[in-house]
Amino acid sequence: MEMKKNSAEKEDFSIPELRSWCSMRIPGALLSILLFMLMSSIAAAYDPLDPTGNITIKWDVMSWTPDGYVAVVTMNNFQMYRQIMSPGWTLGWTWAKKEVVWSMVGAQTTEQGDCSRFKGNIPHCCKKTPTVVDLLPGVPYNQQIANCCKGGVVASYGQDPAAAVSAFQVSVGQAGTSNKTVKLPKNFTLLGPGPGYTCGPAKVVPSTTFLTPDKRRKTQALMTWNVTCTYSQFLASKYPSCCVSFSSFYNDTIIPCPSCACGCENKNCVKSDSKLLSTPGINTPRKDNAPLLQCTHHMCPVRVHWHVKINYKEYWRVKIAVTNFNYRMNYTQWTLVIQHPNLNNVTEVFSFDYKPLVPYQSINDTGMFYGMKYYNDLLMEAGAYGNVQSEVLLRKDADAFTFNQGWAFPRKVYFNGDECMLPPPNVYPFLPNSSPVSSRVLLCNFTASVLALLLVVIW
Ligand SMILES: *[C@@H]1O[C@H](CO)[C@@H](O)[C@H](O)[C@H]1NC(C)=O
Ligand SMILES: *[C@@H]1O[C@H](CO)[C@@H](O)[C@H](O)[C@H]1NC(C)=O
Ligand SMILES: *[C@@H]1O[C@H](CO)[C@@H](O)[C@H](O)[C@H]1NC(C)=O
Ligand SMILES: *[C@@H]1O[C@H](CO)[C@@H](O)[C@H](O)[C@H]1NC(C)=O
Ligand SMILES: *[C@@H]1O[C@H](CO)[C@@H](O)[C@H](O)[C@H]1NC(C)=O
Ligand SMILES: *[C@@H]1O[C@H](CO)[C@@H](O)[C@H](O)[C@H]1NC(C)=O
Ligand SMILES: *[C@@H]1O[C@H](CO)[C@@H](O)[C@H](O)[C@H]1NC(C)=O
Ligand SMILES: *[C@@H]1O[C@H](CO)[C@@H](O)[C@H](O)[C@H]1NC(C)=O
Ligand SMILES: CC(=O)N[C@H]1CO[C@H](CO)[C@@H](O)[C@@H]1O
Repeated sequence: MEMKKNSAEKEDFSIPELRSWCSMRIPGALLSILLFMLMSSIAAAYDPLDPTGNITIKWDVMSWTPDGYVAVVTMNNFQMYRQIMSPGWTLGWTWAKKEVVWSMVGAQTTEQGDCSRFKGNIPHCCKKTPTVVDLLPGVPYNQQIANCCKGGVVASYGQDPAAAVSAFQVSVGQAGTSNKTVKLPKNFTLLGPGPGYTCGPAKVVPSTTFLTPDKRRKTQALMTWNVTCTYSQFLASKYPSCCVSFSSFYNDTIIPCPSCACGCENKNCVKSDSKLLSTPGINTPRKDNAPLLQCTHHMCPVRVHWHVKINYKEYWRVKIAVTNFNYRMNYTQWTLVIQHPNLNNVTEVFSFDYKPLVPYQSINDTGMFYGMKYYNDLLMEAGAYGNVQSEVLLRKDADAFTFNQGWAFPRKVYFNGDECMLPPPNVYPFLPNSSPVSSRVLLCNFTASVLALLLVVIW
């Protein structure tokens, strides 16, 4: 193995021929229809790299009480690469009738509301639309339930399925007391922590079954309902929250992030040498999560840099660096998703963890990078330590590999589940004496042609 790699890593400076591997064209009108369809699918929160990604909120009624029920509410993050970051989730809903929350374990409502009609026992919350947040870690053991009390932070499913869950228990009063009379809560809202999620209606589903701790007996919830929430980046923000820059060993030009990639209007920033930065407490995160950006021409909180570093005979090597420009954010459990045709032959990833994402069985061109636990899973606030980096060794795909036409640069990049802005398709470091035709444009045309064919088939 070691031997083989050494010989394979022998540098090879011969550069593959220009290949025109896509020459299909489609009429402009069809293109606009396709673009429109693409936009509508984006508006409907469809993420082609994680087509079934969602957060499911499940209510399991564990017991009926004299005036209502006790339920365990479990939030499962089934999104492959979008986690819920600090300061965590906020869950809201509207009661169908006059329900109240008698008590909660492992979470709390942010407001009690008007409970003046109660004498003696006062409910935890009387609001028609309660707003619930997770408790912080470190609450006494008798006030916890399994998977609670993580400050609302939930990992992505792809990174850590065991940590991609959050739960609390709620005791509901003035509610139905049987599966015939109980009314499901309505109008669920989920902030995670910013906007972006849309939740569907609650639906009664087959009751969850539980295995007793000795695994010898099954019990089941008295009733179960599910709510599914999906994310749309366009609902979350008008602008991207990250951008991508390129460089290569074969051309000195560095292609920077597009200017104002993350929007320049109404944005303040501080210079990296500003005296303001030595003010105590300047880094403290704000409740509304407002960033304190370092001044850059792109004004993004995060930049991903892709450097084509070395050409070997059978392999090539890329360096990836992620830089944080937000003085008020430590990104914990960050994720980076990259689409590039040669990710089907990743040979070795240094200092990041890597997992291929295979949303469609046949296409294997997307992968997820994330930090190694306790080593670089924390992307520190802007400044000297605000970056993480890795190198990736790829085995050349014999049929497609080329340094020409920007083929060696990624097609799509997501940081923490949000798509980053790439340089325009025809902007990349050119091979000396090559023609400026972008393979990313070609790829676009190819994808469009396939879509067009599909469309024709459907019609
Ligand atoms: C939610 O995600 C799970 C896991 O990927 C999937 O099985 C389920 O079909 C999804 N639900 C919806 C409504 O998309
Ligand atoms: C309800 O949600 C749970 C996860 O919380 C999931 O395992 C189950 O498949 C969902 N049921 C339906 C019918 O969607
Ligand atoms: C309600 O409970 C009865 C038994 O108590 C059961 O037969 C019925 O299927 C349940 N209905 C629902 C919607 O869970
Ligand atoms: C649903 O909740 C949102 C936010 O809490 C609120 O603005 C909206 O009016 C609610 N809709 C209904 C039908 O209750
Ligand atoms: C980020 O983490 C470091 C080390 O744990 C801490 O000193 C710093 O205050 C944190 N910054 C923010 C913005 O939370
Ligand atoms: C996808 O590529 C990775 C290497 O990047 C490989 O480990 C994995 O087996 C491939 N999966 C499929 C379904 O081809
Ligand atoms: C490097 O690439 C740029 C475009 O990105 C191009 O203008 C320039 O001519 C290239 N340099 C060489 C030496 O080919
Ligand atoms: C890509 O498609 C556009 C629009 O249909 C067309 O103008 C352009 O020539 C195509 N480019 C290539 C390289 O095929
Ligand atoms: C050169 C090489 O190893 N190519 C492989 C890349 O991956 C695809 C599928 O994942 C294989 O079919 C190729 O043989």
